[in-house]
Amino acid sequence: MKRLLFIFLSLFSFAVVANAQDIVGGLEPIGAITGFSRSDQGITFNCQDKSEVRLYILAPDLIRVRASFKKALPARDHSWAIAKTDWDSVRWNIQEQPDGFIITTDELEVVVHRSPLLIEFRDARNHQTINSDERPMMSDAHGVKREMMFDPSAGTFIAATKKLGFEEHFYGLGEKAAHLDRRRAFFKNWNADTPAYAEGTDPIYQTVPFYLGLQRGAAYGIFFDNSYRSYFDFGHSSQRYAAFAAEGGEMNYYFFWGPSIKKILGRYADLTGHMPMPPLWALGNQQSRWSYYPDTLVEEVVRRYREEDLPLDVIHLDIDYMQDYRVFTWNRERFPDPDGLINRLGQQGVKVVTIVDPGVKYQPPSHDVQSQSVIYQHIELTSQDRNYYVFNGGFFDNYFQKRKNGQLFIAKVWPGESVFVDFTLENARRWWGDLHRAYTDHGVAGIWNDMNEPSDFVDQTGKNQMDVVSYDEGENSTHAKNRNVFALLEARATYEGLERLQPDRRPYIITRAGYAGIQRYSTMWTGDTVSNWETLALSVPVFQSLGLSGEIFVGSDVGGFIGRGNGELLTRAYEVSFLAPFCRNHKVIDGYDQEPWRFGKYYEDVIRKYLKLRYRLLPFLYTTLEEGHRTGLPLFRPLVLNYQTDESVLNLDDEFMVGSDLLVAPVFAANQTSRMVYLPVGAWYDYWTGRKISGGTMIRADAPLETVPVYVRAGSIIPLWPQMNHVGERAVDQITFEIYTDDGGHASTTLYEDDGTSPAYMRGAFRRTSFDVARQGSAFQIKLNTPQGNYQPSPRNFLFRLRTNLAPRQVTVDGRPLLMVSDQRKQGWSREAGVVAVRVTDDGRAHQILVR
Ligand code: NBV
Repeated sequence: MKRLLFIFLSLFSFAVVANAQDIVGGLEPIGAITGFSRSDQGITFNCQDKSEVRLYILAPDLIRVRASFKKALPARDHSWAIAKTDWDSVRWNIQEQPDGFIITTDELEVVVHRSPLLIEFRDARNHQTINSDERPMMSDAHGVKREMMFDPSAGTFIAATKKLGFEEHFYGLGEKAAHLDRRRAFFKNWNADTPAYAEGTDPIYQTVPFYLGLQRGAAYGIFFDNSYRSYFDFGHSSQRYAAFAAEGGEMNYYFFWGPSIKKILGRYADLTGHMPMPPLWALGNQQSRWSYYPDTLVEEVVRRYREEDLPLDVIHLDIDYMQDYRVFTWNRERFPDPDGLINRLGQQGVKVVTIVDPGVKYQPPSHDVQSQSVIYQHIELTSQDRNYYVFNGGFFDNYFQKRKNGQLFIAKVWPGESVFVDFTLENARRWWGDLHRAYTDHGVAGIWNDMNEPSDFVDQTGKNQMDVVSYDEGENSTHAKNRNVFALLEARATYEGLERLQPDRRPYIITRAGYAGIQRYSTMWTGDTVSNWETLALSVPVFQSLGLSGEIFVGSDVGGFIGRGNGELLTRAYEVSFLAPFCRNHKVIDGYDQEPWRFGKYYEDVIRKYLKLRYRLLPFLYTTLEEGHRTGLPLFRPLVLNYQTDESVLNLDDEFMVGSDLLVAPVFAANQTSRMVYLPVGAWYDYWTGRKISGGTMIRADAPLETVPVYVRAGSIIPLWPQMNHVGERAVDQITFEIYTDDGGHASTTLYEDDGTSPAYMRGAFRRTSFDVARQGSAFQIKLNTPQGNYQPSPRNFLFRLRTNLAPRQVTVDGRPLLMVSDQRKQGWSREAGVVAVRVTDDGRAHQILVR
């Protein structure tokens, strides 16, 4: 009997869980179409039940679908995520047919069935279906979803379903503690402070409701731009559909047609914003700790870095640099002279980033304060015990969030009782941005935004914030709508503030939470990870998925944040992060020390090797990052991005690529000395041995602790800088080009350069030079093409290193013979062990080198 009861109870609890995730059950379909009208914006369909559906034709491959249920679409149309609304007009037409409509662009056919109202996207070239509704869009007319909603009074549950392809794979959706391929998975979006998350923890910090579907090599994208708590079901509840739903707001999604993922990511970047270039030093190595203080400890860490000959560009100050966690202040006992400290660190090539939490200490002014406007110079250095200028400023100007009843919303965060800014207010954003003077005045180079889900120690689900009202462009909406965009708007305030304070410098911001579009303002890190092998393995799909969701500058605490690591784990973590955009070692306050030297020389030597390699690769990484800025393609890629028709890579997430040319297969377990690696079709070079390998197969790779398997795509050229321990340590007097020709003897690359710090690149102050190598019989031609852009780098040489067994008789530059020299450091050419090296001065002009 007991057993039966147990089985019954288990079945019941399973049913409850399954039911909780059935996000479309019980919803009412939108009514059938009764009429339509056409305008410049697109087509509006009117429905039997007074619902309205509007299709906006934004580009031949980009359609926006907007629907309101049982009412007309409101005139108000606003999203914090969208960067571009002024799309060029597109050629399209609509044909009315008995059972529906066909809207055609150069690339898409959108078929809208009248009854039931179903939308189908087809490829205009072959009329094949790319994606179609499984049932009409739905809303919760009967309130069946009330129980599962955060705040039923804030909106009506809405949903859309798409037919699930038998071979369909799903990617993207931002930061999820999950594998790369989202097929069969279910997710919730609700920015959440989730320390020690593990695979399956959902949601975590960020919300990016954008995903890609890929089937038989063809990809489409869907961006469900709705900031309410949302749900995505990729065939978890049913094998018939993939669904997305939200607890309010509009059915509002953008449909992107590829078929290439790269094209979709480009469009997504156009729509939600391109990542601006961060300063070049942000690609340098970074070190953090909760918390380095006092100032002498900060200097000690940097001194040690230099003594150990380890590269370092940035050190972070966590919450203890402040006066009792009051943001925009300095603790003068721990940091008596911030300017002096930052100056001295600067002389060693190290920049300082300070953490800024959104919680402002709730500190009602003592009675002698008349007005907030007395902000005297360097107030941030004086004691705020009696009057806290930040609280006063925000309070008097009404910038802090309030509850519906008009009372200040008081959360509990690091400073104890704290208030949050209503970042939807433009003036509040401006004020917050300007407050960063408290850092930039002293030389702080970047800002780290933590706790911005926003985390509240009273309750992490947001319940305590439920009735908090934000201005929201006049909508005066509540937390249900604004939680997920809070961090986006904080980052925006910070970015715009830094731009105003230092117009000649690129802002550098790191955030924990975010919403779609966050890449316009901030880079990100993946929050409070655990120091273990599972989390290290998880970091690869997490970075890759962020990259497939518009977020390019990503990374996680190297070595893991929580728990006790060890030398092996730390070293393996560097073997992943040395090629991630954000490479920062960071540790929790009571954690075991884990700077690179903490586990002894053996591990430190290996870590040094990888950090040094990262610095040599900076021109390659920076060029790849700029490609990301321009095209939306991530630096840290899943193989499926580069090889989307290769079935072997559809769910491969224990390897990654950097741009198009490097493939890395890290190790995620203790005591491992080799691993299997999949190499896509084509030829590859083992980076360490130079051995050429044919791809399209699995190989067993040696992977002792000191060697992470790295492969170079045949056909590529990897640019390298001279070795340095921080950006700018020495002049770049030579750029080395390692040439890896393919079977046809070809290789090519592009090198992007600019001043690395200012926004001048946006006005053409960059140099983009492309290089092509081709075999011509037994000779090789190396072509330096005319550079684009007007940036003038300092004088340097180019050293081309061509892997060939050829023993050339002569090398000419534009027909003139070049001197043969005995070593590569001299102008001319030389030959050694399978490599012909040619060294020429870069004069910024096109040249042809012939090696024959
Ligand atoms: O500011 C302290 C920490 C910080 O070190 C960490 O990186 C953040 O993710 N912060 C979280 C707040 C405390 C978490 C327990």
